[in-house]
Order: sequence, then C-alpha cells, then structure tokens
Amino acid sequence: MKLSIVVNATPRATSLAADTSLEEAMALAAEVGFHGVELAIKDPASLDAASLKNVLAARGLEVPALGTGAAYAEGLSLSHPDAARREGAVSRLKAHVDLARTLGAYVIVGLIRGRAQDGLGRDRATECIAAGLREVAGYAATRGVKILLEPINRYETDIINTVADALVIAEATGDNVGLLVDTFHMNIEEPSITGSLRDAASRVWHVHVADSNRWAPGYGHLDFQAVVDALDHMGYEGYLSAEIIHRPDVRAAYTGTYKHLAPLIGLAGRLA
Ligand code: LER
Ligand code: MN
Repeated sequence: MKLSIVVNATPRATSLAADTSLEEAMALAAEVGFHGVELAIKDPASLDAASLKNVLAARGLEVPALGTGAAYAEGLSLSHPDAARREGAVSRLKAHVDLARTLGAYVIVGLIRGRAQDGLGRDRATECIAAGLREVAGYAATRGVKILLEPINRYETDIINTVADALVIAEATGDNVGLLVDTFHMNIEEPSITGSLRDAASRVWHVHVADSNRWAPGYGHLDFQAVVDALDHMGYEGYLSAEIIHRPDVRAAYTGTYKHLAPLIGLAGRLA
C-alpha cells in the first residue's frame, strides 16, 4: 500500500486539504514521504495538464485520484432537477477523465452525485445518477480511465450512504466503476468497517483515511491496524489517501498521518 494526501489543485476546492498553494502542498507531501497527492479540483479547464505532470514528476509524486466534489457547490450534480445541470455535471466529469488519463489517476464521484432532497426524490435521483455514471464510465473506458463511486455519510447526502448502496450502482454501471471507501463515512454508516471492506473487496480500488473526528489518523479512536489488516487480506495494493481536517496545523496533519500509517503498511518511518 502507498500513502497520499488530498491537496487543493485549484484554490479551496475542498476544506479537507491545506489552504495553501499546490506547490507548497506538494513540497510538504514529498518532504514527509508521501508517495502521492490526490488532487481536489474545481474545474480541470483551469489547469495545464502537461506542466502539472512535469512538476509532479520533479517531486517524485504520483496522483492516485482526482476529487470532483467542488462542482456541487457550483450547482452541478448528476441528480440535479434541471437536466442542463445534470449534463453540466457529466461534462465536468468528462473533463476530469481527460486530465486523469494524462496523470494516470482515478476520477472520484462523491458529492457531485447530488442529493435526492434537491428535488428528484430517491428513485428518480438514483436513475439519473446511474445514467450519468454510465455515460461518464463509457467515455472513461475508451480512454483507459476508471471511476470511483464514494459512499458518503447521511449528514452530507441522502443518497448512496453505504458500501452496499455504492456496490449495487457500481456493478450496474460499468466494469470500470469501482468504490472509494472513506473510513470517516464508514465509521458512521457501516455496522462493521472491516466486514464491509471484505464484502466489497474486488471493487475497493481507493481508500480515504481519516480518524473518527476527521482529523489525521491517530487523533481519534479508529483502529487503523484492523483496517490495514483487512485491506492486506483482500490483496489491496492501492493508496491510503488522507482526506482530513488539518488540525492542529497543516504540518502536524501531514506528519501525524505519515507517522501513524507508515509503520502499519511496512514503510520505514522517514520521520521516526
Ligand atoms: C469526499 O471524498 C468526501 O468524503 C466528502 O465527505 C466531502 O464532502
Ligand atoms: Mn472521502
């Protein structure tokens, strides 16, 4: 397994990353020992893929995944009551796929799926999410890109809250649609975090790590040894990607994540 941390590739795309320049975040991630940075992006059109790739290579960092949730705040979602906004979400996701192809990354479908309570209700919202995902997955398949559907806890959205919910939709929408599981959401929604991981094993392609309070691993009461053991047992070789509140400060969030997780995945602690 490898370690990454979410960074803002466009300003304030997510509050669960440092509010610094991309350059500063990449420098700190490389210094601390992360293998990659997961990029939270508002609109990929504002990024120059080729120069981004060069900067990442110079730092020795991979990009496991692109985060797309900022589009929801712009009024774009796969389950928006307005068809034009749904199409806008699909177009935005296709732009992410184009960038993901250049960077060798997954594309995340998290909050961009929307909320049933935004107007369509559960059944119609589910249909629209599945239709949008199918279209994006088809576009992505011809470009060798994979999509990640993320179950998100009930306080952030009212649709696709559990690993089982996401698995049904992923299996119905494409061979290149897998799951991003997030320990913070699983701690709220799953009866057993390790049991749910095992149930979805073959489609768990990416993992967000945050402790029970959404601070860095080690600051709350989640058992990351048990999570890593379950992932190991499944043969998971992907990333543990920290999507966390950066408290008490940015450096502590980075170093705390690394110090807590590196020994669990057999990395010689660079910061020890
Ligand atoms: C996105 O990965 C996520 O986990 C959401 O909680 C962000 O709002
Ligand atoms: Mn997440």
